[in-house]
Amino acid sequence: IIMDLIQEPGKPDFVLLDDLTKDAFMGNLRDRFQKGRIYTYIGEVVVSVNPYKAMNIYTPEYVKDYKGREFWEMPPHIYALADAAYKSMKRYLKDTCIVISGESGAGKTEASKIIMNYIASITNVNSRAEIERVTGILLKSNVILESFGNAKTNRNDNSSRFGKYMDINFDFKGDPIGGHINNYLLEKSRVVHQQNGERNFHSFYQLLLGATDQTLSSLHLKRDMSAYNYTESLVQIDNSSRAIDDKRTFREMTGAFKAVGFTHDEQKTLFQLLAVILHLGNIEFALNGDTVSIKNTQEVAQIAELLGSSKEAIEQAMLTRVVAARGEVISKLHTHEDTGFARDAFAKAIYERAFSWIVQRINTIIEVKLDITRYGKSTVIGVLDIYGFEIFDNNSFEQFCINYCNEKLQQLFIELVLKQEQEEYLREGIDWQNVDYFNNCIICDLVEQPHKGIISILDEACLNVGTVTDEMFLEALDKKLKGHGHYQSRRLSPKDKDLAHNQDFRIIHYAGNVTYSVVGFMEKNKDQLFQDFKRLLYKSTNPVISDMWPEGAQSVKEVTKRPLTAGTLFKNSMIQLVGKLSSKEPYYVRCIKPNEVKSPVQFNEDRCAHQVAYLGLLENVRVRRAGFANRQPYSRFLQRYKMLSSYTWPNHQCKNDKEAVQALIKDIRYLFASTITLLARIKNLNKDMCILNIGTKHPQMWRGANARRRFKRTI
Ligand code: AOV
Ligand code: MG
Repeated sequence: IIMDLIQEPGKPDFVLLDDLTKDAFMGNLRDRFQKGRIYTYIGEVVVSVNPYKAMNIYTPEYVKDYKGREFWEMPPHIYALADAAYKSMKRYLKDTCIVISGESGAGKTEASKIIMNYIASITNVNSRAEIERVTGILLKSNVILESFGNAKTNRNDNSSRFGKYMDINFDFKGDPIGGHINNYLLEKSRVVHQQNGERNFHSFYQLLLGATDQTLSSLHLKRDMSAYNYTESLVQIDNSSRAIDDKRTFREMTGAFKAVGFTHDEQKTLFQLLAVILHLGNIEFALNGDTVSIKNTQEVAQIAELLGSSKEAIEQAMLTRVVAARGEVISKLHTHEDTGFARDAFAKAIYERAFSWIVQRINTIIEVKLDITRYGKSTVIGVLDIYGFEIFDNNSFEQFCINYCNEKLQQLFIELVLKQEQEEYLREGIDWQNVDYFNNCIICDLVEQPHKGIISILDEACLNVGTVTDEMFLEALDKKLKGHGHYQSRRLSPKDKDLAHNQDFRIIHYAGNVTYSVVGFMEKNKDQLFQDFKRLLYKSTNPVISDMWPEGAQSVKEVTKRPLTAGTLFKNSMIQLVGKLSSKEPYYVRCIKPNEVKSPVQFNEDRCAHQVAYLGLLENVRVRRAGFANRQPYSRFLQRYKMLSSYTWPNHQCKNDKEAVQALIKDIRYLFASTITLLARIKNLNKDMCILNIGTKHPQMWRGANARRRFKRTI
């Protein structure tokens, strides 16, 4: 191990750089990437560069090497971070979370899987049946969610089109006993439309390519993706992409369904719903005079069979809607335009609901049983893997939400790593040279502020869909956001060539400028599905489908309340997520995408420098370097070290924990290398709630193996 550490190329921790300049930072990152070292630390933050090739560093030997070790003992690895989160949870019974960020294709989902696998391996040492069951389900559920929630985009062949936050619960011994998954806004518009070069969700192709002939014929499907409007755009399938092997992943998906505990009927129903969606996509409407009819009646019959409904009921729901007007219930015919819209909304809703149902189903299987927690506190490690920041040629409501989500996570990082850290030094009266950074709080406000934020303005426009056009919505944005430094539109800056369209606005995001087209914003935000479809699905003879649509039980007259919009729901869920994360001890993985062409050798200097800049990594190093390496509250320090001194073991007689720590350290000062620094710190601290700082302020002392040794001795 020592040889490994000595032979590490470059600096394993950016804090150890001799001169902290942008060039030195980039040089170290490049050097290490080119020598196959994809992980580098900034203290306890792991910077990870996507290797775009299989790495032989996730073997059981590596797991063994990192298990129970401290960061500085081993060359940088994401296992060290997973282990630190686990140790902190186990030792101090603290809830921890691992926040993985980076742009689309930077390696977040892979990192989350590596972390989960590591936690599963280190906890399942004795192959105990219950632990094996829980970790097995946690790992396998990933496979199902990836099939249904990931898709090939122009940025990533296996791009997450939903956000995922998974809590793993542990008992007091540190064994996993269950978990819970929260899913965030699935990009459901993909079900009915994909940009050039992109695909629908993996699940459709996996079913069409992987299912047996018998299954396909029972679903009335052909093994031909170009036969279906919703999947045909893939025509030029990218054979070079190793990531997409639909046949193999179909087998994995069905295996996972079984392993997690889905019944045969449940799995069958999910495939039936996929088939329904594919058939729906092929439904066409004919206009004869004023009346609209469905052209392909055979498909309607097949949909009816698969949905456990009747042909007549399907036809009726697709062509009419029932409304309550002045106490009376009347049936209204759709216009030709409405029918296409209703069909697509139906397909999207079926998919989205099926996806959420899968998540709920997994949750009921892995939820912690009460009798397990009764004997002690259950602690949690949360792993967050969301969709990364993305810029496409055409950016719509989905990108707006995804990029807003990334702003929120960056804000969390800034708050906890850059802002609060610095404020704490100042609070404690420690000499501190302020480190400047860009605070993206202003962009979060631009999106989420009540009344003035984009989501509020959008909601207001949605109150009057039909009378408010896309252009009017944009006008409202311009009026309210004029002068905001992070908002631009053509009307406000007519000379800007990039804002060629009247329907575009631009947000200057922390990670780059994104031009959004307002077309479809209101419709997607309102997210309307005619009640008739909900009732239809609720009445299905298939109990699994009926179970997915409980609100279909409401009668026409009952349904009056205006539901919250998609934007507001997403905003609320993001605020809740950030709250949840900030209540835990956070660990960060910052992923970097080395190039745009998925090459394992190319290190695109400009792209990487851009990411390093917007992730605030240099500022992170500055704060880390000027600060103290390790801090613990007095109580925790005592809990861990009180047995070293007779003054504190088994109990101390001091006035408070702070004095007990002082007594303890005085007594065992021979154990500490930097006792003088340490005592000085304690003297400085006069408040009740103080933090004990161990370490040194001088960067010189941080250099090389010497620093590591010092630090180890200090601890
Ligand atoms: P993302 O999650 O950050 O993008 P992924 O984790 O899906 O990105 O990574 C994209 C691809 O990069 C993967 O499919 C792998 O081929 C490769 N890759 C990433 N990390 C590793 C690794 N550690 N070892 C080997 N290959 C890797 V997105 O979900 O689009 O925001 O929305
Ligand atoms: Mg992902």
